[in-house]
Amino acid sequence: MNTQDYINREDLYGAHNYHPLPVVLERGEGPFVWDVEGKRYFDFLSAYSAVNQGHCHPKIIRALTEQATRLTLTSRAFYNSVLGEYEEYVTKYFGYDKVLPMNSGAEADETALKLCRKWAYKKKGIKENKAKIIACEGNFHGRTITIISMSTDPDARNHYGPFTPGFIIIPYNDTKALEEALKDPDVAGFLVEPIQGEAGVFVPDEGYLKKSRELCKAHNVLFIADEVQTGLARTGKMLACEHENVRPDILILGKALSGGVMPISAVLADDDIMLTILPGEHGSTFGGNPLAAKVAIAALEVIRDENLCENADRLGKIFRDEMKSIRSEMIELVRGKGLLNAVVIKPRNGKTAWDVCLAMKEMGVIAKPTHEHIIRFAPPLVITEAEIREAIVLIKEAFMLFQ
Ligand code: IF1
Repeated sequence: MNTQDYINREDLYGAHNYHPLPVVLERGEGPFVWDVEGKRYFDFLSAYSAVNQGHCHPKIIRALTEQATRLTLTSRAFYNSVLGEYEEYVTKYFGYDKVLPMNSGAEADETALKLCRKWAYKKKGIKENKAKIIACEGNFHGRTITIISMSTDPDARNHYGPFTPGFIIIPYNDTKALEEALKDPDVAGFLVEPIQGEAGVFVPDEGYLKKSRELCKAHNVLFIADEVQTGLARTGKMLACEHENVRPDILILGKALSGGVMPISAVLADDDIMLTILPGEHGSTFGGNPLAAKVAIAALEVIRDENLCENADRLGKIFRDEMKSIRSEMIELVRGKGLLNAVVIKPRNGKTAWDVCLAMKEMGVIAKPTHEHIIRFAPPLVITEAEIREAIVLIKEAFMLFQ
């Protein structure tokens, strides 16, 4: 079977809810992936930042395979011997009293919303069914009905209504709008991405997170950070909120919490908030399974042991400087933090971000356009300086094809 055969088969039997780049991958190692024809690529998507630790990291795969031969799933109807070890590890790692383990990022976001509402009724004293949560225009928190109820993206919402009520949508990066919205006494929480990923790696003004956090505190409203994409060293700090010394009341993690091995997500909060949910009031069959527990510990250890924050910070600066130095009519703007970056493309002679991505693929670098005119560049954080410089040469060559 060649590349086209694989593509045709997916097309025939799989739902058409994605439009992938025409490359069929079969193997990965560190920052590299190989396609079914044997061609090697630099992976500049990292599965949307789930593979921060690099593909098939040996330490994570060892944790996975060792635990897989012992015990994989018990459900939470029984205790298992490693969940507690993980809960202690992850809460101490991030400095929270408690963790609630889930699987996908969307589930963790849903959990955070439920937790916020619970807190609103049991602690803040908002009248039953009146709690509101503020979210931002351009947000991306996942694909469930409640989460898309907060979305302002027509592709995410159209023909999926009716939607879940209880949300107030304000512009992102606008503390005045937040201050205004917070005047409503029924507001329980403010859910925000420290950098908006899906919106095209939109970095807010410096001070936005800090000011927002202070406003929430002043109004007894929970500051809820969705660090599913920005967390775990991606932006050059363990959490993107750390860039402004902000500690969220509720912290949402996913993606790289497993190093890309399986879906593992988590919600962290202190007792005052987390213990408002009682036994039987929330859960998941797979959440907190022993396999995930061992994998997540290994994934977090790798981030620390291999100094991925420092690497992302240092190589991110090099990457943005190099992108800005490209003299191409098609590059409108370069932005990002750490190794979460985007290049805004100005279409030229009918050529778009998609065409640039196809050209980069030919050169040996794979990345994906978002919103038609933006290319996200987010390699695994284990990439070395020599490797990223090699990739930059290939990216430049791709842009030169459009001169
Ligand atoms: C898809 C984007 C990235 C997320 C934040 C929660 C979730 C995500 C901040 C949900 C997921 C994804 C999912 C992926 C595309 C993708 C994405 F382009 F849409 F914005 F990463 F850049 N919070 N992000 O970014 O996590 O339930 O998927 O585990 O195809 O939907 P999930």
